[in-house]
Amino acid sequence: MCNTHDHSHTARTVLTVEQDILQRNNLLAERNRGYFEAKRIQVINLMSSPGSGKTTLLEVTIRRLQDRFPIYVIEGDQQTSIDADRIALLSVPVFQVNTGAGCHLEAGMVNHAVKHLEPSEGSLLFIENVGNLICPALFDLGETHKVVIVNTTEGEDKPLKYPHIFREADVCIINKIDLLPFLAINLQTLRENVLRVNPRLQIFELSATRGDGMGEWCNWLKLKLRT
Ligand SMILES: Nc1nc2c(ncn2[C@@H]2O[C@H](COP(=O)(O)OP(=O)(O)OP(=O)(O)O)[C@@H](O)[C@H]2O)c(=O)[nH]1
Ligand SMILES: [Mg+2]
Repeated sequence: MCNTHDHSHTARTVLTVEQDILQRNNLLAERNRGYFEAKRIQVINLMSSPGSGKTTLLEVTIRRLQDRFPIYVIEGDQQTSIDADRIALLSVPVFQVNTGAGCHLEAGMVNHAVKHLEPSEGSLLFIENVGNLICPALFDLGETHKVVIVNTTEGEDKPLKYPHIFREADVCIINKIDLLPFLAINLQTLRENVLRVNPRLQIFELSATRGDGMGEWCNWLKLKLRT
């Protein structure tokens, strides 16, 4: 038998718990933001579905910029230190956060990682979020920029189906453009869908593996570090 009173009570409890979690997260995110601003640290939160190329993009970006700026990385994954090990090979300080069953990073985890990394004044701090187009959008980390990556193999419709993360981001990277000759995807439609969801998004089209578009992306980062 369905008891409507119990149901509404449960729904209210779930809603309250969710609000508490988000509120606590937002407070910690503001604390992170204040710290990053005081130390002029540019913090780039990379978000995408699994396998879109976050770590590959990081590796290539680090190789291009590490002689010019101090770079630090926080790696978020449910399990393993595979991505952190890849970054460590480049001799960049990296801290792996394993979220277990969690599907996103939270401001408190970033706070903890930053205490270990101690990023220097004027540095660039990359956060690779857990591969997922849904949950990372809900959690402010105190970052300077949210970058959403969508790759050409994912289809033109992803911005329309997962709009929240595209609305929260200020940069969108369309990765794996080297694969375009082998795919049925229409790049122009993907671009239009990205901008339909968020007309303010700055779009970079690139291939992290072949290097197309990497110059524009790295110039944007350099500009951010100078301002
Ligand atoms: N063809 C092509 N492959 C790419 C490109 N960028 C990344 N890849 C490949 O895509 C696969 C996944 O790349 P990763 O960088 O590990 O992706 P990720 O987003 O970090 O994955 P998770 O951390 O598991 O979410 C690897 O086999 C990469 O070599 C690209 O621009 N073109
Ligand atoms: Mg990765």
